[in-house]
Amino acid sequence: LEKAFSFMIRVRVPGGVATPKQWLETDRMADQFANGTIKLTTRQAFQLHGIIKSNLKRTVKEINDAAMDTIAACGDVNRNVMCNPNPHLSSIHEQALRAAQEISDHLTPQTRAYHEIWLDGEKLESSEEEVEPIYGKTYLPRKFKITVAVPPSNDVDVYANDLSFIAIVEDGKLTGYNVAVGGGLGMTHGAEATFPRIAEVIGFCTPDKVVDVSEKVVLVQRDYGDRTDRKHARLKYTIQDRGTDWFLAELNKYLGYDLEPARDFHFEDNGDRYGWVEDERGNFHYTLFVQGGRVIDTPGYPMREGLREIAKVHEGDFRLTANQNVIIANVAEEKRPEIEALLEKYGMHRSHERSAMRLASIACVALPTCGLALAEAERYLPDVITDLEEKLEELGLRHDAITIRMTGCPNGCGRPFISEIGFVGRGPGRYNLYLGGGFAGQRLSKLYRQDLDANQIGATLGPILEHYAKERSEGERFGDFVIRAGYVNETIQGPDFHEN
Ligand code: SRM
Ligand code: SF4
Repeated sequence: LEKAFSFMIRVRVPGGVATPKQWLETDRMADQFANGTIKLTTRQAFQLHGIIKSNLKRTVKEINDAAMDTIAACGDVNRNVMCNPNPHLSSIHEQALRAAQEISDHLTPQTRAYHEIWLDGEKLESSEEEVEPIYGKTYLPRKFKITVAVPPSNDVDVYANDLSFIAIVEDGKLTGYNVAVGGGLGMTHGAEATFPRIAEVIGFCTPDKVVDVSEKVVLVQRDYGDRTDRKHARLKYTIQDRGTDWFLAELNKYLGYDLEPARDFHFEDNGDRYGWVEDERGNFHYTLFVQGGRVIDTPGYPMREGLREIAKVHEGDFRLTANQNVIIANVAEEKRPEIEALLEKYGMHRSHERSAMRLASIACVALPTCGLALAEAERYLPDVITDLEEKLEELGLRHDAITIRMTGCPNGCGRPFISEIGFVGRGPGRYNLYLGGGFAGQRLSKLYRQDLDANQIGATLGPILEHYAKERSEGERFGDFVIRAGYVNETIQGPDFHEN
């Protein structure tokens, strides 16, 4: 008998946009091949867990038949290009999404090598001979991540990515994009040479240059990234070691022209806007909170069934957000009552009537499926928040968004190092607590307490929340307050992340 190993499949939907048909197909495959749940990831993709080996090839084939793919969802190439699903700014968003798709198309590997490597765990003979036009024979030193964002929403967390384009809107028109490089979050406990790093804005380009700039940034990293040490191979280390000025000069050389000086922009937050919004064309969009991104039916809350029923009648699309939520998007006015009735039937119309902290939470997959997890995250963060909610209620903070994220290890898949409160697994039931990240994801946090267990979490955070409720100044964010009040020092950039 073959051993029943189970696998995870990541399904790529560029820009996080899926048709109702693709939703229904994913939902069907979740039952037929996986564990009956769909995971919405922090990079706007679907994951199916618990696929047994004998079903793997068939699942990948059916994903391809549904016009979605698994290529470049893993491997040392460009990953899913994220784009903010900001529907109420639709004409600008549309252009940004198009840019994301063009970048994605341009940087998607031509060979099926990664697809096959991932499938069978070994490289296909043919891939050795095929030379990728951009990646060459050797691909990139490490994975590469790109986003396109439309301020004031930083919901795709541009600062955590290798490369980002930040839309600049002047007089109501998209004039171009600021270019930010060198972000990334993964690190290793106890290894100070590894650190999370915030992307830096290095210039501006017009919309017609976006694909060229992304290609050349990738090429600089292909040629200069460290291929000797995988823990030092991301673009963030290339830039940290050689300097931002060096990188910009090199990029300009590759481009054959200079990036223009960066323009002004402002991010307000990195969260999602829940409930209904109307866009400038009169279409409606409903953002549904999905705890930990897990679309699952539970006894009191059959959310997966509800979304399936919506997908059967929905004529717009589904947009996965980088905060692991889903937007039922592009609902025409006459269709809205039907969707609303289904949301109500399945209890989803109240999904956002939760504490602002819960709505601003992210948890990575972690146990039981992630082989790198040291502790729980998705299955545990909801309980941590439930415990804190009592305190938040008592302090009058229930409606104050405080970003809180948990990961089962320091790879940072739930982007915990740029949230105001971050828990990072150290071992079974034990977490490092990081504080002081920026509310818009613009600043790294700092280690506050090490190895907290379940009983210590509330006891540690409770008094700080109380202090915040009493002494915050007007509009002051929790992440800013903990720095001003001296709980942690501000982290300016990656290398001082480990300094206390
Ligand atoms: Fe991740 C590896 C899950 C977003 C940094 N990540 C993994 C693996 C594949 C574990 C593995 O290598 O065996 C996890 C699969 C767990 C499972 O059972 O499903 C995993 N990562 C995830 C997801 C599903 C978390 C989630 O709950 O949503 C996210 C899928 C994104 C997607 O759709 O493509 C996910 N991973 C991220 C992010 C956040 C982001 O990209 O915005 C990061 C931090 C940003 C960054 O890359 O710096 C991230 N994942 C990592 C790393 C550390 C990379 C590094 O440079 O150090 C690893 C480990 C590795 O690559 O060696 C990793
Ligand atoms: Fe797994 Fe660690 Fe990523 Fe969580 S952060 S999904 S535990 S690799």
